[in-house]
Amino acid sequence: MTPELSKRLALLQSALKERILVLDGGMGTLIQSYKLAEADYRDESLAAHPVDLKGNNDLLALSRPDVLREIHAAYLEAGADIIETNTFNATRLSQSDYDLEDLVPRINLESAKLAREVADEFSTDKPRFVAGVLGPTSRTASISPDVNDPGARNVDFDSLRVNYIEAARALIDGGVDILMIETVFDTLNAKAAVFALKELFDELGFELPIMISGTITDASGRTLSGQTTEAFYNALAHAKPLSIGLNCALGAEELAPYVQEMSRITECYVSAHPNAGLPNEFGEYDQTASEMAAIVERFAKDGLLNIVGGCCGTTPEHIRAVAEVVARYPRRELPERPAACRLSGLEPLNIDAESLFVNVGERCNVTGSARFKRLILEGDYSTALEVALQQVEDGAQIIDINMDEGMLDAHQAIERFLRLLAGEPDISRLPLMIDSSKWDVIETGLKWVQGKPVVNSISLKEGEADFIEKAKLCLRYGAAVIVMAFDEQGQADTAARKIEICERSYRILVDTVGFNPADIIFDPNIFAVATGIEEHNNYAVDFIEATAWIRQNLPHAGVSGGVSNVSFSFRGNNPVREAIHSVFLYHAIKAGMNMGIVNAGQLAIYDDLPAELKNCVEDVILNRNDGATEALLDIAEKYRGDGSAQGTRKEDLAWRSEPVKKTPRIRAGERYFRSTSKKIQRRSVSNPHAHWM
Ligand code: THG
Repeated sequence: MTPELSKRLALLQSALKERILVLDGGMGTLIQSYKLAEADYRDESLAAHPVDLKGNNDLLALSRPDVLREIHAAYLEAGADIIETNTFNATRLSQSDYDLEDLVPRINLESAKLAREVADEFSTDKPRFVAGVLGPTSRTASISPDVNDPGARNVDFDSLRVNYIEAARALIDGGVDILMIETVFDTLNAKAAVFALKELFDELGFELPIMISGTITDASGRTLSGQTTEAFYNALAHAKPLSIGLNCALGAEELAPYVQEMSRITECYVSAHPNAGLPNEFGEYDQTASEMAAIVERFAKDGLLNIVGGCCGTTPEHIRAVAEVVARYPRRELPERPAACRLSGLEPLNIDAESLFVNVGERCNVTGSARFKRLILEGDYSTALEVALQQVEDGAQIIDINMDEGMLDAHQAIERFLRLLAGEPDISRLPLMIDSSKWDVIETGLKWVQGKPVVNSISLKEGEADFIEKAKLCLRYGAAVIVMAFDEQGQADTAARKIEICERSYRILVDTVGFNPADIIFDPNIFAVATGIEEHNNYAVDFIEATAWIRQNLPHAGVSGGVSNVSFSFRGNNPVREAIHSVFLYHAIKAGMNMGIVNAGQLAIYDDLPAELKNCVEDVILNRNDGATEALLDIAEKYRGDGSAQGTRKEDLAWRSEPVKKTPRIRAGERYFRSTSKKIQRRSVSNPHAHWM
């Protein structure tokens, strides 16, 4: 980084601490007023270009830099602190419409250079900054362009990433201070842009601040790709942006509730650059400068703003009026929010110290469900999606997806499934857990998730360097992680080993990688008990002990596990398995387990278990006596089957033949236990995670 740049960035930071900064206004509107002709879009090198270029505004940096200079100057004159480069479409994907892909670096470079020059000329009274614009491109990575095929896509994460690296590199070469990912209508595109920037910063050896601005397309208050404001924020917070906000599509009036929401939930600066109202029947914007300024004044008065400007239809007049009103109000103070694992699908899922136990649905797993495996192998993805939907209806709050199966191309399967799932809002409102023992399959999965998912899993199995590398990638993709208690020596079975590995993993993630501790979820290994092998008898106790230690000693980290593993020795006897799960969870949740991969439709309630069964299972789970396994085996047959003993459950697939949807046994967020819930609601006061239920 040059000394001038680092000085400007320091000025930017101090300006943001002092006041509301003003961004420029619409570029397109002003360009239109010049009534340019085809020839204006062609410099010498393009004189013979066979495609019409009129309207390819980004080209003006090469053919009519004088026009862009005038516009930048007009906005700076009006009081803008930050001007945006004219590079909204300066990516290969967008320029391919004109056969001008190869001009992308030049357009970005020239556009940045000229914005820099004009900004510097105006930096006499106050510092002026340049934001290099990275537009959304004309493609969407999480929306199908084909009404007949919801799994179709016309772009993928890696193409977007490569596009954005190329554009950003040239913008930085041209002297921008900030990179601005704007008018985001598909969060997956923006995640690719964030990934690209982090990769580029790594290569360059310095970082520039990132501004992110999403766009809400209609009165539903969602992005085009369906996310709420908070889901959008959760999915992009890993960028550690300088600011996040909203622009375009709506006028200030309509944008107000979402700016307010953004202001409430984000710990970084908040920006807004709305259109000049809603377009009239001719697609023109009528809102006057003073009308717009009056609405923006309310934002400022309410303390919602750190950066404000204009988008379509706004002119230097609008920006002047906006600058005048916001100068009278203090900037928004940055709120402090409690530590939480903030996930999202189309909607947010925040897991904090107050959260109830989080159910992760286990059934979309080719090794964990014979039915799901058959559906995927047969290519019946639409029925496979019903497996996901059923879990949502049964109360799952996250869906685990695993395609690890020898007869499958796991990459293809997870890609297809995730793309189709994205088109099912009843499912995709939930965050996803990408489950694979193969890292490259996890990576394939991460490239098709627009929300903030959980990676399942990483561990120290292959050593520290490998662990760090994968953790860094999780950060870059914006995922929380399940960390298995597994190291170079193997999988931890005793409490001491589980604790040792989890503590070591935590220190590396937090101290070396810079991971948010709330985004770490430990899995201290749930192994099968009652197997007949004596060494297995203490497995549940070891898990529970390690869980308690983790929650008390590794601040903000969560604990999860594959609950159905614990009852493997009773496969085929579902009522007994469910009783085992219920007792296991009762004790593990008390110790601080706050998430579990479970069969969401089959969670028995602890208090409803028949006393005899509960007692025997409790002996097994807590390893209370040497004959516990034998005793449970003796009574197990009695509880198998048709429901003669209470606590039995319908067969797994019974829902499919039921005419009316049954109310799921445990709903998302419902208390897991009845009578004892008060008693165990609070643990020691010193532990910030004491309220796990
Ligand atoms: N930790 C983490 N991830 C995990 C596990 C874990 N992912 C996979 C697994 N373990 C958790 N998921 C399941 C899913 C299903 C079953 C067990 C664990 C299961 N299935 C029935 C069986 O095998 O008997 C299948 C029944 C059927 O075919 O319908 O028990 O520990 N981080």
